Amino acid sequence: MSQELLKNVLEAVVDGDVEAVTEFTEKAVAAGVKPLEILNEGLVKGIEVVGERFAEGDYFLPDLILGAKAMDAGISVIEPLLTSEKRDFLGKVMIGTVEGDLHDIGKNIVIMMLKSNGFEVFDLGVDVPSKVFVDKVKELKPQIVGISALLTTTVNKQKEIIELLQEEGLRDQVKVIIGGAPINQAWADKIGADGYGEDALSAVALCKNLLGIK
Ligand code: B12
Repeated sequence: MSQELLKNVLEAVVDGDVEAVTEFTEKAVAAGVKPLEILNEGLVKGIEVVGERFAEGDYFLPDLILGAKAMDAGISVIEPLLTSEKRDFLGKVMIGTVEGDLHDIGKNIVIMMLKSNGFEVFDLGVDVPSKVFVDKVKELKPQIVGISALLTTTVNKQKEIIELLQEEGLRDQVKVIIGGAPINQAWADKIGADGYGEDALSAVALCKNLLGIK
């Protein structure tokens, strides 16, 4: 039953069908499927298929947009369930998507998971100029800054932000973590980031680790 519902959620994202995603996500919740399982096994797998089809030339930009909308609809159903529990305050994180990049589904999932684990999170949004990252570090004084980039053409902005933080003498005051589909540990090492998170759960583990929280 739950496998069938997860498959329905996945297929509804692939079809870009907002109503069906909402309906099947709600049904899965009602059937007792864990929100995280709905997220990872239904919604995220669905948007991955959309990405594959786009890369293969079977889907076009409007299909990507519909897939993203469908994904958002499913996330709105499970978000209250993930973030409602009150937790101890663990730390302050600021996160944004680099300039030239409009992808925010993954960033938003990271934010949702960080919040649900007790982090206070400031969301800078998408298409954020490198200088704004730096200015906001000065203003908000987060312990950790997260930088998301989804395009091979925008990942260099992560490097630029780290360099700017260095130039402004702020690099020692904040931990920098990076993520996004094209990112890996080798890139994090190369640009001098403090860590790389493959997904939202590893982002939470990474933040805890960097702040010395067990
Ligand atoms: C949905 C989507 C869109 C939507 C985005 C909507 C939105 N609000 O985000 C729209 C339609 C706007 C879009 C536009 C474009 N897209 Co697009 N898109 C995608 C798609 C299908 C899914 C991305 C996604 O949401 N994945 C699901 C989430 C959960 O995964 P994620 O983002 O990787 O995030 C996870 C981890 O990476 C990590 N993470 C993410 N950020 C961070 C940050 C930190 C700090 C940490 C620790 C971890 C972390 O945790 C997240 C949760 O698990 C991908 C395909 C793919 N496989 O990535 C293409 C993809 C990224 N897009 C692509 C392209 C080419 C484009 C366009 C250029 C298309 C065009 N011709 O216009 C434009 C660019 C617009 C722009 N300037 O940004 C290419 C990029 C290719 C490349 N080599 O760079 C991809 C890979 C598709 C493909 N296979 O060709 N896209």
